[in-house]
Amino acid sequence: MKFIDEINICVIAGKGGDGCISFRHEKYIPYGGPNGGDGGNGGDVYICADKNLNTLMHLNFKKIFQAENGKQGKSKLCTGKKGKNLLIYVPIGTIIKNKINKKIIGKMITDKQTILLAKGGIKGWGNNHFKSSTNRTPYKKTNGTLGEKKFINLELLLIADVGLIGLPNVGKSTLINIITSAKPKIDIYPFTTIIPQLGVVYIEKKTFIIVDIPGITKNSSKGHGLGHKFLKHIKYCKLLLLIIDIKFLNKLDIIKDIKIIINELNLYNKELLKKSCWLIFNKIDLVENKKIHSIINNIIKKINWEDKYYTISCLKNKNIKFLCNEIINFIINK
Ligand SMILES: Nc1nc2c(ncn2[C@@H]2O[C@H](COP(=O)(O)OP(=O)(O)OP(=O)(O)O)[C@@H](O)[C@H]2O)c(=O)[nH]1
Ligand SMILES: [Mg+2]
Repeated sequence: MKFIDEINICVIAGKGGDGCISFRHEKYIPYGGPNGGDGGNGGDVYICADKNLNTLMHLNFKKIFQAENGKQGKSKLCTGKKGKNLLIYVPIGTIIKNKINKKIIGKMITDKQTILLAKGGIKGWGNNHFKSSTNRTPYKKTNGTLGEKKFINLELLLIADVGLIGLPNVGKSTLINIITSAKPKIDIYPFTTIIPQLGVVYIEKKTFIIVDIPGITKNSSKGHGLGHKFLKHIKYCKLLLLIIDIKFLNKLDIIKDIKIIINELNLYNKELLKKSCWLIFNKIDLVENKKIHSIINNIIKKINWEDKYYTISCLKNKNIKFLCNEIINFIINK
């Protein structure tokens, strides 16, 4: 599936319907007064948040979104029908900007939140409006005005409580697979995951949302691998889990990997590491080593790690429940 998280569209509200020029023609009243009705207002364009969406892909095939025009007024004082409003649905987390002046129009925070993007044109008046004591046969009406037209930039930032970050192949997708119903592909080759994956963890009526970010590598900032582009999706996360492969407990290799991740996060945005950030050492099933905890402790001291850290095995489901409970407690108290 293609993951579209930024898109430009043009929205055009409906034109107001024109007023009508008409006169009453009734039996015995050959020259009746004016009875031209007003037009209908043009339809508005709104944008609306839908919790069931998590990409902007459905908007990618169409560039112009146009609401219906108001109908023209008719004789016998019939008002034209109002143009139908158009609703554009986007995921929660979408930021809406005016493409021309770059100003933020709004942010989609809650389900069904609705924002007006373009106001429909105003209806024109029928000639009935223009009758007066001096002009009983007005041949005058007004036309409906054009609807607003705007160029809009939509950018999606996924909203998750927890972000999974790590080098390729460390087990990020395996973790999200076992704790949520999301089923991203898992494989032994790097960059198996190429788009962010959202999942929901349920534990005893408590929930949190977690996002699996495609692997980052040394020099992601320079465009290596999949680059940095998906890191924007951890902007709203309350907690980052840095997943580390324990690499058969090779201390130097582990420290090198941790430094790569931290460096890449810093190069992307220094603010990210001000968030709570836990080190998660995965694949402990691969080592039969009683010294595992002392070695990890040693690493933690060496790199001056101040936040929490855990050891897990996604494959053998070891310490996973404990980790999820820790996350839930953290999120609830945040
Ligand atoms: N032995 C062992 N293997 C694991 C563990 N967790 C994951 N793996 C294996 O590691 C490989 C990579 O797992 P993924 O979950 O695809 O890794 P990823 O971090 O999502 O990788 P990318 O999507 O490429 O960034 C797979 O072969 C998994 O079966 C673990 O706890 N122990
Ligand atoms: Mg993956």
